Amino acid sequence: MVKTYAERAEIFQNETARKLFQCIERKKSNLCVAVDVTRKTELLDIVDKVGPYICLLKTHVDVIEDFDEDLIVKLRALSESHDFMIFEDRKFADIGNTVALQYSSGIYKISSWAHITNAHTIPGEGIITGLAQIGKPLGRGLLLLAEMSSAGSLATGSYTDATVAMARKHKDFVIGFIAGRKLTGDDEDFIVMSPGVGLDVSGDALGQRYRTPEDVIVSSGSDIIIVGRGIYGNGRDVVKEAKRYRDAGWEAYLTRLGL
Ligand code: 5FU
Repeated sequence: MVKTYAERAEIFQNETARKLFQCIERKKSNLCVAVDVTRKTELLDIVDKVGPYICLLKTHVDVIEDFDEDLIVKLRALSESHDFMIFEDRKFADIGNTVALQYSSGIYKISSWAHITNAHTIPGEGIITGLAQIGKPLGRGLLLLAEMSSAGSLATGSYTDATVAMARKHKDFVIGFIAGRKLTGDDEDFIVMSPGVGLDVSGDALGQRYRTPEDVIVSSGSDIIIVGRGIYGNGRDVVKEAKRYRDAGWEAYLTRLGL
């Protein structure tokens, strides 16, 4: 039988994973919004509008042109007031020693504010142990990129399988995957977050491919939909679209539960 988010919240060893599932259940939202804009004020404005409807905000902090410490202070305040968590989509991809520095240091100090980040597995297991050195003492969670939504992605087949095997060895820190579908059985618990979700178009000009929330959650067993331009792109009504995707994601979840 398919477990509810609330039931699954109890299973995780990792504190961030537990809190995320509790937040999803509390807000009845499995929507993560990806806000890829380049100005601080625009980012904060969108986040303030979508905040009530999301469980998770996904950032690419390195695209912000006027980044400063104040942005992090304000994002953290919005995460508290609107009750959502923050996922920096950094896609680390280097040796353990380097990623530990990239995660903790530099301009962005990602580990100090992002509850969740992610990593490619191409360098091997050292990338997980390197990031864990920094993230575990802070109670952070890591997602592994097991698949990608873009056309022609090489993250398939045995690469995806090896990524799942790596995750199983680090369940206290690795909380799940970026993937288009559920990758493990119901007896073990990993969160699957799926990017490339849209209701109106099937792709963009640069290889992105979109699927509907229903396809991703009901047919493929994913847990969280990640939606970007479908919500904030092209002069859209951000609040209206956030509600629309939140509702579509939640209905798909109820369908999956058989309710
Ligand atoms: F890992 C991935 C992936 O496989 N596909 C993605 O699209 C990450 N993404 C991110 O999700 C990407 O970097 C964007 O930040 C976001 C999708 O944005 P969109 O505007 O909904 O296409």
